[in-house]
Amino acid sequence: MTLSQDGVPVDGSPDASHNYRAEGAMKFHHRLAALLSVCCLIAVPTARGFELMPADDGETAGQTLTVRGEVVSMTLLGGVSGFDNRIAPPDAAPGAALSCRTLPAGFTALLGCFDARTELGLTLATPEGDVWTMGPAVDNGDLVPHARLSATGPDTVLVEWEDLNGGGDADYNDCLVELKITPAR
Ligand SMILES: [Ca+2]
Repeated sequence: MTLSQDGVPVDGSPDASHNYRAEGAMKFHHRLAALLSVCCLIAVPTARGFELMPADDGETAGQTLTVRGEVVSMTLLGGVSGFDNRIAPPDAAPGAALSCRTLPAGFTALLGCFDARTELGLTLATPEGDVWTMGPAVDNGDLVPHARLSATGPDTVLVEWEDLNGGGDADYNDCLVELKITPAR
């Protein structure tokens, strides 16, 4: 991928498409930043600490992540998919999701401040119209887990996505993001 001096990809899709995606990403970022600021003002101290629960079948994908009293941000790490997948929290506004392929690796967005215990349910939308949810297989229409989660540090969780219907090649490297989870203040 060729990047401009400010790190924006310049090959692939037309410039207009890039601008659209960049604007959508910034709107997404600003909306979540506003949410974060409001949320943290009313945060009530609670027992904290994210929980990463294994999948019911013990496989390496389909884990569940819950947070409580914590702030979560998401950093794109890239991926090798031929799809321009878009990743977002379930309640993100239409068109405000982040592109795994056209945004530069390292792009970070705030997902929010979660006071109450919350199961994080990121989604991955493919250009083919599939929308996969982080969590157990039963949450997806094809009954396949599409995200593999692993704690990579005391406050970081790596999320590796498989974008193909039915599990495809099961390489779980089509879109990679890192979640940073820190106590709300
Ligand atoms: Ca794949």
